[in-house]
Amino acid sequence: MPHAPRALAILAMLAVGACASHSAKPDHVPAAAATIDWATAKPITVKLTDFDFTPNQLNFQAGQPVRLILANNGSDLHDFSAPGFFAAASFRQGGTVPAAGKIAVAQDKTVEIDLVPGAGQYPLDCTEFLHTILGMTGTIDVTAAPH
Ligand SMILES: [Cu+2]
Repeated sequence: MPHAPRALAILAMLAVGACASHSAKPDHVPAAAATIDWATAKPITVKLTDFDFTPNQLNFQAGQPVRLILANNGSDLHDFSAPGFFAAASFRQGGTVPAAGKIAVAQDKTVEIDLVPGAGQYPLDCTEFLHTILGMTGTIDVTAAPH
């Protein structure tokens, strides 16, 4: 196969060229995020009340898309504060993204967040004044993806 080395060299040049033009795109999206099938996102509803998260133990699998549905059934503003959990997650483009590691939910409102969690164990709480002391805390457990 006398032509093989030359063919490989051309292929290599093409690959480099494709890479360069790809990364130059201003709207570049990482391949992993672009290929997430959000239709498969598992819906999980968490109720925020005075002063509990229900459930207050959340279990996810890393890499598995989740639709987190936060429903405030309490009598005042509550938030779902989990900075470590959100920092390790990737979010759906154009969807809700937490600011400062938390999502505030007004009374009688529901907020949905589509995300892919990263492995780890994370504390959850509500940062409204005294709510944590009153018991508004929880834990988020994200197990590593099976191999
Ligand atoms: Cu609260």
